[in-house]
Amino acid sequence: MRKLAIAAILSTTAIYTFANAQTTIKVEKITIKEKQKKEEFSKKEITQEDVKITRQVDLGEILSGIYPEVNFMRKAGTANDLNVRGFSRDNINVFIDGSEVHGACPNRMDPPSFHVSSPQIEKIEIKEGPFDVENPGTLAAIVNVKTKDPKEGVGGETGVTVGSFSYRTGYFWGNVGSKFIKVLVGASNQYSKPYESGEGKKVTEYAVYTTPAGQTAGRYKPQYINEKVFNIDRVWSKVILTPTDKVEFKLSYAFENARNILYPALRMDALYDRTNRLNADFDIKDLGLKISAYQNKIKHDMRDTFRTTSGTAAYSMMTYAESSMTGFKVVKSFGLGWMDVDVGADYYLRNWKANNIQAANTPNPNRNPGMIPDVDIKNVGLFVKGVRDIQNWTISTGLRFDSTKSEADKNAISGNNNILITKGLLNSFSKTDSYPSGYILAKYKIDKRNNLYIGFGHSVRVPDPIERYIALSGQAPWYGNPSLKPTKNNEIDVGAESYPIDNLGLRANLFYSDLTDFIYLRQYQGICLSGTGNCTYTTYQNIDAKIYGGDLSLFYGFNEKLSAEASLAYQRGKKDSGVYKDSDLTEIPPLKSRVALKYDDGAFYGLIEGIYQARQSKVDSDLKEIETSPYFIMNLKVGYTYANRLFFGLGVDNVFDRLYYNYLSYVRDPFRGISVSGNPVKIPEPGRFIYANLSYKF
Ligand SMILES: [Cu+2]
Repeated sequence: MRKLAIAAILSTTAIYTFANAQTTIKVEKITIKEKQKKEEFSKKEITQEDVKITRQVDLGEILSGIYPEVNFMRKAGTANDLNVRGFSRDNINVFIDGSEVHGACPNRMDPPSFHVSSPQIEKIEIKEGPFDVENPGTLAAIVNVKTKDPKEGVGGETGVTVGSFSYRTGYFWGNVGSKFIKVLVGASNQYSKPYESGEGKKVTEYAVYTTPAGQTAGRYKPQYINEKVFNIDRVWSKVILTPTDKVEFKLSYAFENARNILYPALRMDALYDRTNRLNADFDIKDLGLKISAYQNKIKHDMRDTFRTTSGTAAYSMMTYAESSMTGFKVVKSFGLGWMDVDVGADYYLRNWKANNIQAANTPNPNRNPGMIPDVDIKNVGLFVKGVRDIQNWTISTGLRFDSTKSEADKNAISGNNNILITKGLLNSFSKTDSYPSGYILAKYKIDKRNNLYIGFGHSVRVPDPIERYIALSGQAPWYGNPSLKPTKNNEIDVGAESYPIDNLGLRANLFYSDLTDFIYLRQYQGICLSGTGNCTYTTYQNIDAKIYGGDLSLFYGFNEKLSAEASLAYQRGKKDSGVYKDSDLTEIPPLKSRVALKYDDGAFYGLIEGIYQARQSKVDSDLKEIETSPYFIMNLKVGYTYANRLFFGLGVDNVFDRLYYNYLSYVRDPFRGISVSGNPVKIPEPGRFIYANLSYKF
């Protein structure tokens, strides 16, 4: 586990070096020399060991605890939505085993990273910037979660984590394998009661909303205030067939059933969220050929059953949504002698549909079939990328071309929702976009201890089905903008890595992203669709904007066992066009920094870390975003590994039981709860959280 101490600041190559060495930390070895060829830039990796000594609630929390430029938006006790360098939603790609996954919920109750859990994960790769042509639509970053492969022999692991507020997770996975066939199966359950904030209130108690019945009439019913806030079962399996040394066939399947997930920030909760994921990969090594196919489907049912708004009925509002992805990719790798080249083609079909009903318990329900009107996005892409070493330089470049057809089913929009069509707000249901993208990166190795890189990338992402076609009538109409153009990002990144002395490492990155046709929320007042009264409308617009910032990390090894880490990230977002009073972009995380002191002798492990997030005063007041206060929290972790098999870990997060809030996201969600003050409801982070991990490898 020693390599972990330095994982935060090392390049891919360096991590591999250490993983293979498995001896002691010798910081002078952390230089980029071999394997430079295939190296990708700005790529950070964390390994399973990193993930293990956390409370393992959620991938968003885990990653944001390690990298200051990674943040998340909170709506519930789990299922937090990732934000990388100020980019979120479809502006970043979150993949599982190279396959694209999109949540079904229109409120992003189930963001992509929700659909995988810690015991499944082998490693996570974060690649920041628009330097990915192998996948469609990587506008600003890609997070790829790789799950464990079965290995030869018999092995496995079982573990439990027990934590505050009745948090429990238990898992098992095992594999058997010969040279020819290897099989892995695993299962886990994870549940929790509502956590308490630093002021000792349960997270469910913050759900106090304005409703037509009164200013604070929307709440959890008393019997649900201390009910389970999530309960998630997962099973997964993977088979690898290796008929010859040169051929590998991999098939994996995972199923996830999340029940009764409570979202105090929203007006509804998920009764269930069920995911099926299937991946197939065929690797013919001597031909340099990789073929992969995947399919995943998510079914999501959310209602206000647990809230006072449902009264004595089963619910007053409900949305049922389904999302599916089918994808195919073929990549051929070859050497031209002077350059390593990959060429490939990929295809995906993304489907998303949702139906909604409001005021279901009244004589005149507002039925909105086709809230997401059965939208198909079909994409075909071709790409080529190459890497070449020229003396001290490594040049990497890629080019991609995509054609995307987005199509909604006009006939799916019916009932009250039809008025959005008759009033001309939704006036087109099909659009095709074709666009190139690409990048060039150059890394210069000054000497063994120092290197620099600079990169330029142009990337594009198409509007998602909601941004173009969401259809929701009622008192707060929310509709898509079918004429939205794809967002284009022209970005420059520069960075440096230095090991000035044997036990000191530094890494810095700066980025400047110039965004054309950035997809942004638009809200305005107008006469209601019914013709009487005033309504607030929400839709989307293209604006020009920029997001820029950087991160800095530092590692110092006092000796082979004791080390210190410090890191910091900051980003700003500014509007460049459109009608606005406030030029700040919404949903941009403020400055965040982390300092940690770590001890690791292979058996004993200890970590003390402090995380500071500055005040977020750069908010978009046009969208009624309000400021978030700064906070400082401290976390402690200790662990003991016995005979490389038995692991015991103990952690305390937020040691001083502070009441604090993550930076806030407000109006993104159609069903956000609105408080008495007229601002969306705020959900604080957990107070002091004590947990213990116990696991056994066999
Ligand atoms: Cu939902």
